[in-house]
Amino acid sequence: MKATALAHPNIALIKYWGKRDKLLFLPQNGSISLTLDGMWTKTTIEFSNAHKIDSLTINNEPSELTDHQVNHLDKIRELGGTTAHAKIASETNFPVGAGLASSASGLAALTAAATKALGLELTEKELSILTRQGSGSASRSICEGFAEWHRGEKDDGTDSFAETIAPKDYWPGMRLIATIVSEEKKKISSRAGHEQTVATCPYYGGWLATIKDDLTAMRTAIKEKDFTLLGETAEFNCLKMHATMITTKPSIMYWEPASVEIMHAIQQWREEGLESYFTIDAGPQVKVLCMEKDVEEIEKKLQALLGVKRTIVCKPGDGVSYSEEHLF
Ligand code: 2P0
Repeated sequence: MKATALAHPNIALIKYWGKRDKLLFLPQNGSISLTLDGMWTKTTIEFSNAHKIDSLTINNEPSELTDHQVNHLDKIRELGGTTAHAKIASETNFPVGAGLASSASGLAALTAAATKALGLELTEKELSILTRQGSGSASRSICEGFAEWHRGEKDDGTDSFAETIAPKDYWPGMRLIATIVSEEKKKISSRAGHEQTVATCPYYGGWLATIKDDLTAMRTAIKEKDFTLLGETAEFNCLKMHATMITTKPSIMYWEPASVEIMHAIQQWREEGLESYFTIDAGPQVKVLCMEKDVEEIEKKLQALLGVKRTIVCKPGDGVSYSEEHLF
């Protein structure tokens, strides 16, 4: 009853922001992402009647399981026909809770390991649907390369899942440089941010009205390997999402001064002919999209900026995978 799974974070090129059903984690809009190989979460889980409680360690430090995580485990236990408690150990090579999609790789690895430990044989679609109920963006980390999470129409969520639309080797020159400007946990969780935005942002309808065109443009950019279209569409979509976050009551501002410094720099470098684009999630870190040929120059320039603590270069990555090398 023990299994280990590995998953990577994903960066949304077209963002998921806002739920239409917060119990089933059904999104207001579809999204498209790139799974990243440079960062990972590895999780081992063991269900056993010998465990008196559910327990979790992250990077060897004891961590409280949230009520939501326990509910998610209960759902998986029910599917697997057990009531046994779980011992969970998780390792990650990047800051947790700082806007680097740690919940995506974390919940994807946890759901995959838990279902495997209980002998459940799920298709990728079924695993994505189950993972979605742990964390929305995690549904996309099941998939490799470029993934699309379909909004779906049904109230029961059976048509709201992510699937790979282009595998990781499809566009090998694509790179993402994650710049770390702060390792602190963010002040407002994405979960609270989703809810506050839908409830109070006067521009939220405008966000939703432009999603269909953004999804179409992004699918075209990927199909035609058109980096300029991909970058322009991703950067504008990110700015639209942050515009809705900033204009909630109270305002949610995930950017730090260093985030803004990097955004300005990237737009300036672009004017000078060095092509890259930024995208930012629910946190201060800026993710820079560029092509392999420009990585060295852009990384050097980023590292020279005062607010950049460190950079992580990522390629398109694998979907969820399993390992026999358990953490305990
Ligand atoms: C995304 N983000 O598409 C967007 C962009 C952050 C900004 O999905 O409540 O951690 O677990 O579904 O998935 C972050 O929200 O929220 C997120 P839940 P999640 O990646």
